[in-house]
Amino acid sequence: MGHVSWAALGLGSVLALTGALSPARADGVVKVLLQDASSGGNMAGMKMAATPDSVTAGRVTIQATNQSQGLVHEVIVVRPPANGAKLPYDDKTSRVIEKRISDLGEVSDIPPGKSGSLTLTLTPGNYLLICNQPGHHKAGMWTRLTVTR
Ligand SMILES: [Cu+2]
Repeated sequence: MGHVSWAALGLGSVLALTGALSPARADGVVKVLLQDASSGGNMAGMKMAATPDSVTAGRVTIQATNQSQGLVHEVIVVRPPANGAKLPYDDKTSRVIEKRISDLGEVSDIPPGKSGSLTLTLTPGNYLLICNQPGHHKAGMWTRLTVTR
């Protein structure tokens, strides 16, 4: 048993040292608020706000909070189409066509008053955060996220 304890201790020291020597870059955290008219204040439509709206490349955690009192919202991380094109949209369902977009991950279907999170590894570039509940994207429930080097 004594040998096992020493072995465990030695391994722990090696791991601690490795951690100290690896490049120290903190994970980015982006807080996303999802709001609509039921959220209070003078909100008229629907809104998504990301703070900060720019993070360094690497691991990025999206912490989404649905501040609505009655509606389900969500956050989908999307690469914008090339050449400034609009996201493909289906007028019948009032939704962005998810199978035709570059969907990198999502915190889907967040109930009113609840939160959810997602961690992604993002490369430098421009991203969109959208809510794709029916009608929400068109109502303005999206925002931009910039990832820098
Ligand atoms: Cu929404």
